[in-house]
Amino acid sequence: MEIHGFIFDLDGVITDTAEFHFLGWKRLADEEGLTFTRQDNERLRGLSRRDSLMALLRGRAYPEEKIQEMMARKNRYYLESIRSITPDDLLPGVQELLNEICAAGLKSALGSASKNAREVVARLGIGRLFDAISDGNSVERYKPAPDLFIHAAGQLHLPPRECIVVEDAAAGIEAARVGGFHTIGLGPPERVGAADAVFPGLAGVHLQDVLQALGGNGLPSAKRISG
Ligand code: B16
Ligand code: MG
Repeated sequence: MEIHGFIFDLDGVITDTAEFHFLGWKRLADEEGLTFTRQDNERLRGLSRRDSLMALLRGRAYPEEKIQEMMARKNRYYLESIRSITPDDLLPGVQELLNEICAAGLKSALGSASKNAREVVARLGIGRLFDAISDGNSVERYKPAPDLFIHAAGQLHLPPRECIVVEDAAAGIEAARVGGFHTIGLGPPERVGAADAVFPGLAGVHLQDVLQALGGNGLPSAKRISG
């Protein structure tokens, strides 16, 4: 196994913006007289803004103009919430793992379906730790299509087989697998069990743990291939 890069999902991996997405969709649903629960929100994990709205509308037909207006309204609510994000909102273990990847001479990219990913990364103060950012503005087909991760790997100048994708959503794991990437799933096996290896989260997870979980030889090998 030759690994030269990592591609990280944002929401649910680097920080937990799922609650802000939930509050935005919930406010919109209430205004429109639609039912929307936290459980419904779980099913939107990793899906694009439009796919999320379509799930929330449950097959009801709306004119395109109204769809655009609802997406813009939800995004206004979301943008209001993410103003409160600070470096304290990094999920446990993220900073440490990114530092280890950097120190080992491996590359890192962000692969997020969110069109607001750059703003969130800037507020978290971790922009300098990524060699590339691919987000909801980078591709036309979203997860579970592999396009976003392929775009990120392209920016790193690496083939998918040399990259590990770290994801918290079933749609993201599927996208990475279809694209030919190694996959680390974060969360319950019912959700991310299709990944090559699963961790509850990144707290206490070191680069060596990730490489070993994927059947590699651990950190010394990573250093050798990267040098
Ligand atoms: P936006 P990820 C995804 O981020 C979220 O998980 C998903 O809930 C959201 O709908 C999607 O981004 C689009 O976000 O409305 O900001 O463009 O998990 O791919 O980092
Ligand atoms: Mg996610």
